[in-house]
Amino acid sequence: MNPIAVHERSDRNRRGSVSLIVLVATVPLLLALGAMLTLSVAHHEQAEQSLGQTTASMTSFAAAQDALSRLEISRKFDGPYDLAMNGGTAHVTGFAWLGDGLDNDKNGLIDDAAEKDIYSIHTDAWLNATAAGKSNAAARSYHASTDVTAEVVNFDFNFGQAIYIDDPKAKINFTGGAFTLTGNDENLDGSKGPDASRPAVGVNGDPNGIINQVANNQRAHITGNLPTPAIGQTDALDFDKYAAMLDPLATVTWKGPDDSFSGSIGDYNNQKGVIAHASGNLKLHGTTSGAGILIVDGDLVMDGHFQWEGLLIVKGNVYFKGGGSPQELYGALLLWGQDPPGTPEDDLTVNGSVKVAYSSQGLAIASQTGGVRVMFWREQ
Ligand SMILES: [Ca+2]
Ligand SMILES: [Ca+2]
Ligand SMILES: [Ca+2]
Repeated sequence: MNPIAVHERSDRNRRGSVSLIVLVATVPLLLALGAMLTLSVAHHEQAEQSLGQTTASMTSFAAAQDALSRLEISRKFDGPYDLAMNGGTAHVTGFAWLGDGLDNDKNGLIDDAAEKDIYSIHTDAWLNATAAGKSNAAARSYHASTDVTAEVVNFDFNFGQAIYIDDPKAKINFTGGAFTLTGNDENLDGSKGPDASRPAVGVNGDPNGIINQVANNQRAHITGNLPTPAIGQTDALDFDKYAAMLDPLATVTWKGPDDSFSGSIGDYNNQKGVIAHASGNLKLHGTTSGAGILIVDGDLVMDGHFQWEGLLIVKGNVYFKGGGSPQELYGALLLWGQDPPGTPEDDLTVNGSVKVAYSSQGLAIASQTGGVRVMFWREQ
């Protein structure tokens, strides 16, 4: 045997075994590739399903948000209605707990006071189906729903007077005779309001200390359900109670010890109020109009043209200093007249063309500034 031939055969054999090894190694690779391809298709389908489900869920979520926004604006549920948003379609239904003949909060009482202003909202959202849930055979459809329970927060603002003065020993400072303070309910357009007449000023204690500070020729400018000046005794109100309730809901805030502002607070023309809170003293100057509730922890100075519909709540002193510019408050003013120790100042200054009128319409704007409180939220 030719030793070289042996060598060659042996070499060929080695090459054969190398090929076999390559082939053996390739088969699992091909199998793996096939498995990966199958996995990839399955994964793609899974991703598509996940995307479809996410789209339906997002539509359902957005529709519930939309329903809450509408509830906040109209103060009641005015559906059912359909929506197309976030790539899907949604059907929104809802009802008021009060008046549905059911004990919704299961407290043993049907349609009781605890159910007042509470609404249940349900959204059914679809991808590849109509808002009514009618699907198309050519495309897989996806569904999600959201259930929300929400309370329309309505404050009960009904006061015994147009201006509450907490301290019967308060010093007041009324200048001239261009002002009107009245406890007669006036609408925002100046017409007569529906509520009963009340004192212009209510004092937490004997009112004579305040009455004695009003000059004879000013008395006729302070009207209500009492002989002029219509200043009477009233029950105590608690500043801290209002602060605790309202400050956390404020959407307009001033944080400094002495802030000033000119412009719009809330939407005066459209009678849409906000809650505004100043942590220190606040000076409103120039032309300022506002709607809703303004709560001031220090003094409030109104210097310039001022119009407000709603409620002013002031822990410190209040200065109406319009000069020649008209200043109008339709609603109510509550003031505590508190001063830093050692620096007493007059609790209420009225100087210029000032009108403060009790207004149930103005207070209705203030009572609707609380928005909507979500009590329950579930997505499926
Ligand atoms: Ca009940
Ligand atoms: Ca009910
Ligand atoms: Ca004071």
